Amino acid sequence: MKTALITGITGQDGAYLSQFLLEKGYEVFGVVRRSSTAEAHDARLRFLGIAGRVKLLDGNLIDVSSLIRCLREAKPDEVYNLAAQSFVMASWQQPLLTGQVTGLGAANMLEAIRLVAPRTRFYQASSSEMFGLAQEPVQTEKTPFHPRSPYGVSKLFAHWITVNYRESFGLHASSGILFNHESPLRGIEFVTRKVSDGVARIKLGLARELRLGNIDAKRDWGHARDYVRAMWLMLQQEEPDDYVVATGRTTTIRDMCRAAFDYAGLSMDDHLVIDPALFRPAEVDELVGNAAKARVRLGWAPEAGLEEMIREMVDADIKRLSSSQKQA
Ligand code: NDP
Ligand code: GDR
Repeated sequence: MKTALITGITGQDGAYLSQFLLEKGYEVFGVVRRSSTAEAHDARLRFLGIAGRVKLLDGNLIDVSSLIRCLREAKPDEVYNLAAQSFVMASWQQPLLTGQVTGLGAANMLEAIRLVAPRTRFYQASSSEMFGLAQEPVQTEKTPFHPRSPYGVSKLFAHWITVNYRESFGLHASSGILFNHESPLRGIEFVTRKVSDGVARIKLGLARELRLGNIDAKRDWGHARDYVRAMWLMLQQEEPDDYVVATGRTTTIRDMCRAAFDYAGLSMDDHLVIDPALFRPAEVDELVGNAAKARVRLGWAPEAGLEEMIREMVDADIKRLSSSQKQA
């Protein structure tokens, strides 16, 4: 039986990855940072029905000694570094924290692995936000980076330190350059989930409007369940490497939002309000990835389409809000 250690296990990807690895027979450990509201911590793991099957260890990505302790306790074959301050908009309000967690945090984990468990395989959660002001119309592993936010800049550091530890110390360290991926477990501040939650509230008569910022931006959206499979596949390869993971299709926020309203039988134009306060200091206008390398080398391809995923998210939010209404 293999053992995995996941940082960010309480987040969207951490939950789906845990489920995927448990199904493969792994023993799964997760690093969890202390919080005064610990009871809310495993909500996503509970949603997937796996909360009792993962072992949670106290730790924090900015405390390297805690990472060393977690590595010694779990003795993992594979480490998935998913922890981050992952909300792009918040990275302008907390740029230094974002740098410490999202950027230096990866270096902390790599250094911990180098010191105590150098044979452990390592996955870094890199991001299409590193392309930012995209230098090519379709982005691949070879496209130059131009990040547009403190988040993107921090992810770029984490990406290059992963490459550097691979080249310097021979670590089995791989980096997945993942484009946006969503699900009913997506954080409520991200635009797809904000839309599915907003549409569900309007449908149930709990709200009248949905406020968004720049709806002309375009994203390449996939489903988190498909994307965690790519993470695992990267660590099963003999040689570590970097891979773009994307669907190859890009859609405006406007069209994604309209699909959600249409599905709920509502008119977007009656409810959508554009709020200038939600525009970003620097925008990533358009992203679309080419995942040919992942397809050829990993045998990976996405299964879920955008419309199907949006429907799943709207349904889940209607169900969640209806049952909390009944309880109230
Ligand atoms: P989430 O925001 O849902 O999860 C982030 C996780 O990081 C949470 O478990 C959070 O814990 C944890 N975390 C934050 N700070 C610390 C810290 N100091 N120490 C330990 N843990 C911490 O992100 P996603 O699941 O969506 O994404 C996973 C990773 O992939 C992130 O690194 C993200 O930047 C990256 N990524 C995501 C993409 C996407 O579209 N989802 C695309 C490309 C990259 P807590 O519950 O305590 O807040
Ligand atoms: P992103 O995701 O920044 O791409 O980062 P997000 O869903 O936050 O924004 C996508 C686009 O939607 C526009 N937008 C809004 N966004 C939010 N959150 N709220 C709004 O009200 C709103 N209105 C318009 C944004 O301007 C943007 O253009 C996500 C995160 O998961 C990162 O961690 C990850 O690395 C990247 O995806 C790939």
